[in-house]
Amino acid sequence: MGEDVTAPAADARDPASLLPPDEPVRLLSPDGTFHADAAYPVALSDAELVAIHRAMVITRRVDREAINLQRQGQLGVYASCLGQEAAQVASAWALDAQDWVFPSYRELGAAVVREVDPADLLHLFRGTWLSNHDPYEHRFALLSIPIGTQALHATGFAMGARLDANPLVTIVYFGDGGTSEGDPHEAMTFAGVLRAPVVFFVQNNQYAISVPLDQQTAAPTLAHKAVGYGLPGYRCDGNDPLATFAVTRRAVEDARAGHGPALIEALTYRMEAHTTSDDPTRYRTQEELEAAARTDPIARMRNHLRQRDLLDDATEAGFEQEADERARAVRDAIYDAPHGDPLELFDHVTLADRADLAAQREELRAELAARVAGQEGDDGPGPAPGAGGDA
Ligand SMILES: Cc1ncc(C[n+]2csc(CCOP(=O)(O)OP(=O)(O)O)c2C)c(N)n1
Ligand SMILES: [Mg+2]
Repeated sequence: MGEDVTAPAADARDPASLLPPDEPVRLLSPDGTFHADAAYPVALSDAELVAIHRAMVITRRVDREAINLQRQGQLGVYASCLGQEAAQVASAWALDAQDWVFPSYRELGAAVVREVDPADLLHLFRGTWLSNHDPYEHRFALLSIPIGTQALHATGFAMGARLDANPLVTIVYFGDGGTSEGDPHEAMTFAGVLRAPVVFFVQNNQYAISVPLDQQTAAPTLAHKAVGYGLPGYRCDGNDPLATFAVTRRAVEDARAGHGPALIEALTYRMEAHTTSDDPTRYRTQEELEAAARTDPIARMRNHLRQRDLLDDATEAGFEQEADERARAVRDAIYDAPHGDPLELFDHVTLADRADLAAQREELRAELAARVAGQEGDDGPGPAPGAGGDA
């Protein structure tokens, strides 16, 4: 009460203060060597550094399992985060427990940090349910398939928290392609004017399905777009977990202190297909993929921890074993998971009953009943779960 939450940030009109640095922030070179930057301190204990590595290893293994499950017909589609583990894990690590995550469909790494059971999320890709996790328990919203809509949710949620004098911050994940969409544009416009405590975290993985970055935008960098909204723009090497953590932490702390939102562009690379429905050999070369593999975030963190004697063979083997167990648990939970009642589709659309929806519901009910009648006596397998298709 009393504070004018509609006042723009005092320094928001000075474009120079909002411009991203010429070079993306990088603290770890690909061989794992650390280069300190006083502007981006890495406030992490040794134990936390190792825990970030562990979360990345688990993410990668579970991600692989999800692809396997899709190949076996257990998921309709899946969007892999291979190669983006540092961008996701280290940015989510920069949040406090009270903060909220608003993910797109590719944020398994952030979910692992938030201790969301990956199997719960995979129900979306199986088509059994939106997700089985409790967003309030994990402070992790439902995955968003429509590009960028979650930016509005994160901004509105942050504004609401601010009006409640609740010091939480929200982070919203979207992609390079998402920066061309209307919803993030509207979200960043409002967030800038209203100083909502939200961090817009763009994973620039170089592609929006098959569209490469140079066809996505003519902006010098995605971080430069921040200036147009009156937000500070940051750029970091998104395959460097320490840089990603430090940059995100700074933006989160600024937002919590009332200095308003920020836009972070994390430079990374999508090592897998866009989704399991996509064939990336049609638009990118093997050479490009091999070059990107040399910047692998997990190898970089492993090198760093090894250099500092924070990771030995036994610990590493333990993480691999734990990751295998997590993958097995995901498989056990998803494999042949029963499908819900398709008519449930209509249950949460509107608060009040509507005649048109009731008619559609009845049409679907009759269609399903006719199909069951037609299949009576048929011993063959039922239809594959999910209709396939794209995110
Ligand atoms: C509103 C909307 N338009 C189009 C699509 C189809 N679509 C799915 S993913 C995608 C590209 C997204 O690229 P990017 O934002 O870079 O995220 P990434 O998939 O690389 O993580 C598109 C256009 C969609 N899901 N939602
Ligand atoms: Mg992309």
